[in-house]
Amino acid sequence: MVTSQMPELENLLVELDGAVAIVTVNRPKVLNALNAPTLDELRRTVLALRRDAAVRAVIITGAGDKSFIAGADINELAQQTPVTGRDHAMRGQHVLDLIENLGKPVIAAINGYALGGGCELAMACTMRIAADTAKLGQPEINLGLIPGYAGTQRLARLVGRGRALELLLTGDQISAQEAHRLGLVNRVVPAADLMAEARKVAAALASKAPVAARYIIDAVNKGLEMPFPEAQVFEATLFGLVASTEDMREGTRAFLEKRKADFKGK
Ligand code: CO8
Repeated sequence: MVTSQMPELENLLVELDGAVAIVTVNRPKVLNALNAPTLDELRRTVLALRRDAAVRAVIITGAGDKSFIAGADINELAQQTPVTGRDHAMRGQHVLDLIENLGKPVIAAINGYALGGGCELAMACTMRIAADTAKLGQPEINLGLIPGYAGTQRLARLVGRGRALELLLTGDQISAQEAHRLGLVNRVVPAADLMAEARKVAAALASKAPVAARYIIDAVNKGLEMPFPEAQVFEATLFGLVASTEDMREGTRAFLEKRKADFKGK
């Protein structure tokens, strides 16, 4: 049960809806900006969700109807030194890596501003669903900064070098519709329908074979960083491994018996 494994949390809410865990960043007074304690709570929560086999998909969203996450907490950034700034960036990168490689689908339900570190966090998720009222961007340049949670890397990989450079160098906020056109978000829905849509997508993903889902995420994330021939060998190896699972036998048998498969994650 997820709640019994959860760390003590001050800035996050965690709710379980069937096999879907919903994590809400809960600092609405500062538009859910990520300070160091919140980032650490996210790290511990993500690790707990990774361990919990009952959780098969995760939604990350922000409290209130105005903001997903308005970035790293600028109060902390204003105080940083070269040493603390580097440490902070590396801690953030580590937490986003954990999200990206959780081994289960993670959906960013973008309910408002996803700026700076908030946009970077959304990009580390497996899928992004945005409210039609959401605004996305990397405004760090307006603060004399650059992204530090790997936004320069993930944005270029998601939308291409030219579009990424434009967004990073202008610091402009873009609409959800524009983000969709660029491929930065997977879909846009009316704000009132956002959580219902995110739950629906998450529940559908949670019903799929968990080991196959984990290997797909691994094959795409790790494979994209490898030379193509090596990535193919990696994929073939995971394909071979998944053939050893009970879920592979159940999935193929269910197809032949013309019934819905019941995947156990084994
Ligand atoms: N950090 C701290 N406080 C914030 C942040 C933030 N990122 N964003 C908003 N707030 C606070 C505001 O200061 C304000 O507080 P108060 O009520 O005490 O004045 C409250 O939230 C409400 O915000 P606004 O009054 O500004 O609300 P508006 O509707 O007028 O504007 C905006 C909303 C446009 C989202 C505006 O708040 C804004 O521009 N926020 C900052 C967005 C931004 O620049 N984000 C990027 C931050 S840099 C970053 O994320 C780098 C990540 C990598 C770091 C690497 C480690 C070193």
